[in-house]
Amino acid sequence: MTLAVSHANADPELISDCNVCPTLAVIPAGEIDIRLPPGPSGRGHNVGWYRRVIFSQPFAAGVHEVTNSQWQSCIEDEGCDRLDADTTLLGQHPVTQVSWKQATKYTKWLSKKTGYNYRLPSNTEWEYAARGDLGMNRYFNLAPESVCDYGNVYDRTAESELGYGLDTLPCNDGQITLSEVGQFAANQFGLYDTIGNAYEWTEDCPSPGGQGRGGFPTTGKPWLAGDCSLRGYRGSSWLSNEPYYLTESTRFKDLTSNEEDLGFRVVRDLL
Ligand SMILES: [Ca+2]
Repeated sequence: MTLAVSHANADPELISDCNVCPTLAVIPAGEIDIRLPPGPSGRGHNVGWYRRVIFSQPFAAGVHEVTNSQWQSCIEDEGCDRLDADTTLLGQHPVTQVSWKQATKYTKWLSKKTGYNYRLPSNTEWEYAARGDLGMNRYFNLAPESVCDYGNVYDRTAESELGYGLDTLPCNDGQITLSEVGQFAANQFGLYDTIGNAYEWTEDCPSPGGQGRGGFPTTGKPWLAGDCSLRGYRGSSWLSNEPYYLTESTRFKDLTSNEEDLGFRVVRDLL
């Protein structure tokens, strides 16, 4: 099944805790079905067991991925590391080349600054907030031709300019490489760029059992047992094309990785 572009929430409840803090949208309590993660040997992107996850409390999530400008504020306040990328440039681009360790330092800085509990989302929180009212499969069940309405992916624009010879999503998003945040349609909860532009770190460690054996709690909490030198990442990037197969390595990375198309979005508890 594919879905047409849905309408964004016209009036999300927004929160801003300081003038350099990321703007947050309130994600209401609710429940969704989420597929169990693939094991090391992988599986097709649209098959496999799934589980109902219940979010009994609302929480808040960044409307955008954290930007270079926001990261730079954290550096200047001595809360964050300088990165390999120069975050004084391209202020409205998502911060990338940032490791999981560095990203969690940013959330701790925000928590200290505001008095609220900022953190990375669990895998299930990420998927619930990012999916909105769309579907379970990769690119949230959107028809391949519609993915460019929601985000910056490896599209016809990128292939015509870069010529990497990758499979190309059959649409035009107008962006060749990483772009500024918020250039595409928001989802039901008012979040932007949950498809494309940069992947996003999450809190979870990989479940030792892999596919079919647990994988994540049904409460919205992160899975924090097993090899926690690996951490989750979700979403897609400006280099993403049509998926065929997901493996554990496409869902978890070493927590020191700092890749050019991997950033993050914060969440915070409301209570
Ligand atoms: Ca693109």
